Amino acid sequence: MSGCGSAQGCSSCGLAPTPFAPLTQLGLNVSGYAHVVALAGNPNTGKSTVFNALTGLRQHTGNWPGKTVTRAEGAFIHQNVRYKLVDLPGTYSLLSASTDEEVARDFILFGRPDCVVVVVDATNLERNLNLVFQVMEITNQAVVCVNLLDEARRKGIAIDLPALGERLGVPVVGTAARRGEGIPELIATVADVIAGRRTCAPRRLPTPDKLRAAVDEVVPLVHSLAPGLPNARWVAYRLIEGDLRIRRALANGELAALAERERAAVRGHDGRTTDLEETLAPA
Ligand SMILES: Nc1nc2c(ncn2[C@@H]2O[C@H](COP(=O)(O)OP(=O)(O)O)[C@@H](O)[C@H]2O)c(=O)[nH]1
Ligand SMILES: [Mg+2]
Repeated sequence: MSGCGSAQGCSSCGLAPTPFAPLTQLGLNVSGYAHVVALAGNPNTGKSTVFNALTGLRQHTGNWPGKTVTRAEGAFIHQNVRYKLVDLPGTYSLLSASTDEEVARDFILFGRPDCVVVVVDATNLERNLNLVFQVMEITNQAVVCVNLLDEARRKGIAIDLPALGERLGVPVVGTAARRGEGIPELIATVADVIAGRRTCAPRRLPTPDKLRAAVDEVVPLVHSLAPGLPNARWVAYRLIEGDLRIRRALANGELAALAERERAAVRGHDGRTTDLEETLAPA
């Protein structure tokens, strides 16, 4: 299925109207994409609504938990560049044990998308920032989408988006996705981050020297058990924290297999040309 990009919607391609130029919704046609963008966020922040606005698909949206049990994929073209968009299950954290959270965590950690958009609820910013910080621990390539701005306005909540971006060190874009507001700015920002026209310098908590030394010691052990595992430092932190699931998964080879699976999934059947091979090489 390939979208025609019609602003009125199209009976032959079956996709929803393209709400704005210069986006072409491609629906399920993810072939030949150049970049992978992931949508992460707490449940009910509007991830699937953003996904639908960009791809023209009709992922289920609604006010009930567990609806995106696996990741959904779609595609779009922006300024002649093809993007694959992955709608991840809602997650409050990347550390806990639920299946939804594992799907999101594994994809961000090991699938290594070119950009992670963290969709947050403008009416509940503080709670949502927990996940933003966790994602920014894993990747520099993050954009924060402050969604539900219309709801926030209705409740008299004003958010200083530039100041938030300044504090976080990554671009922040405000949206009211259900009505398409801010979506052109969001995708332009994602494109800029991926192309290196905007650089991200995520704010991270300083690591105490002792902890850094311990992590430096553990990283080679992680690499010896799971050669080529991306984000070995993140795994080392979890081991030092005493995360038993991670420890087991590393010992029994599950983690290595997982990274391989995610890498294959990101490359897809269409053989995206990437430099992932290089970035997966052991440090
Ligand atoms: N008022 C308003 N509602 C929204 C907006 N974005 C999403 N919603 C609604 O919020 C609910 C959850 O959205 P959904 O996309 O399913 O969230 P997800 O769980 O993060 O995928 C749905 O009822 C959407 O229609 C928005 O910008 N404004
Ligand atoms: Mg959803």
